[in-house]
Amino acid sequence: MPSAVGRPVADPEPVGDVVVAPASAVGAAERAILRSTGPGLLAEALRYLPRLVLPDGLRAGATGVTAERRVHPVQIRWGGHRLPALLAVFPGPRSATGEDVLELHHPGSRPLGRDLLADALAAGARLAEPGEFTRRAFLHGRLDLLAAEAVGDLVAARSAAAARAAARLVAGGAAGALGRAREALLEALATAEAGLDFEEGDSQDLEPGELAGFLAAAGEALEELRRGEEVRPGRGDGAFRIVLLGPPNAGKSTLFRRLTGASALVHEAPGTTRDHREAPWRREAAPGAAPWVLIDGPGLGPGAVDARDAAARALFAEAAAAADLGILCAPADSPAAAAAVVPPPGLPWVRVWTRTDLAPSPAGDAEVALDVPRGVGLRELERAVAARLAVLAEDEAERGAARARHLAALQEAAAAVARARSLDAAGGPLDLLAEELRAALRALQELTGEVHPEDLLDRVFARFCIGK
Ligand SMILES: Nc1nc2c(ncn2[C@@H]2O[C@H](COP(=O)(O)OP(=O)(O)OP(=O)(O)O)[C@@H](O)[C@H]2O)c(=O)[nH]1
Ligand SMILES: [Mg+2]
Repeated sequence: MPSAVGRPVADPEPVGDVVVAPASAVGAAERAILRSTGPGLLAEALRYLPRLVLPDGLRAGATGVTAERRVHPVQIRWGGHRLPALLAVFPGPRSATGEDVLELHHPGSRPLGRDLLADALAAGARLAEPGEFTRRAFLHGRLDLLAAEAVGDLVAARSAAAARAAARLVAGGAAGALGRAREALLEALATAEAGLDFEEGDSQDLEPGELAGFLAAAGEALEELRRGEEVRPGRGDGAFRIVLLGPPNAGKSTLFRRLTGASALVHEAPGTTRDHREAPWRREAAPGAAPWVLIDGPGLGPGAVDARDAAARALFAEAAAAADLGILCAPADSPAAAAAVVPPPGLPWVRVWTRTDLAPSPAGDAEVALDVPRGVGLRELERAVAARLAVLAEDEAERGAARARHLAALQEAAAAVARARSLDAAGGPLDLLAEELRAALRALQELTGEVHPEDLLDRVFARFCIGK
């Protein structure tokens, strides 16, 4: 078999050291995760996690833990206390990264997380680069590049549909069709090369159409892969969807009316809005820019809506989760109500103070102070939203680039298969036919990252968050 279609030579990148990173999102949470990976990590576990108190039977040697794939209850010595935690042990090579992996699931406290991380760094671990865990998984053959990219998509996905599409690829959803395409091409190549080996005299010429079955199977599998790329959802109509979030009576509907010109009930009684409505945000024409759709809905937080409105609230939650950005409206005259509102997980948001004519906006991290009746702060709000959306659009462009890479490789493979089919049908020269088959196989290897231009991996993994 020519080397062009075999497994690639081992990647020259060094993947030797121990890296560590918080694997849970920044912010308040009940639990947080510190994740580390590296060859030989289990034998040195206590050097990197010196605060751990291990149960009987988990300790191995002076600094290590036993190499059994399990989750153990442990304790963390911190501030004169012993805190309960869980230590998940994944010995390499049967781990996510292909190396030893440890996950410490600890109480979600930022100071504690900082100290645990600082211990590991002081012991010589390195803070993981964005995507480094996934990159190691790829380099150790635990994931192909399609699946590795999809890990990034899955983490970034904010709509259920986008998450499902990414999850299919993470689970190796493209692997079936890829395997069939590759198998058919290798069979065809093997047959063609058997003919080539008999160069003199008794050359075994192929009959016209002898490879037709293999080539048709390869073509079908490639078509299936191409369709899979097409159904991965992007932002359907190109509009950005922006949802107003906040406690009842925060002035959301007042802001909605002002920004869209659409009608909405406004009343001093909390709980006025019960359904949700949307309308385009009327802003200064920005030529070529994607339209913005604003969504108003019921107030959130404790006691916001009674049980009758549960259905409306569920619908709104769905709309909010599918939005691109939230505007969290915090009434300056009752900041405690705003603090109780938690935006949907994963939704980026901008916080604004509303009703600032009634009370000065409390010092805090809100970007904009609004007094809607007097038109104060509306420009600033639009600017803040535009800035956040620009970052999102950049993100999306990168995902678009990944799709373009996949489609280009698939098209190259399909074109080579089409040329091979016409050569086969005409009983054309075997060496040319074999060359086309190799070209198709090479294109597939580019797709899965088995052969890759140097900078491709940097580009793919750079957009990950740290800890993935
Ligand atoms: N003084 C003042 N009152 C405001 C301002 N914004 C809204 N209000 C008033 O606050 C009350 C509630 O406003 P809405 O816009 O209905 O509030 P909402 O957030 O949509 O409330 P729900 O639909 O109940 O969740 C109304 O009486 C508004 O007139 C403001 O900037 N200043
Ligand atoms: Mg309202």
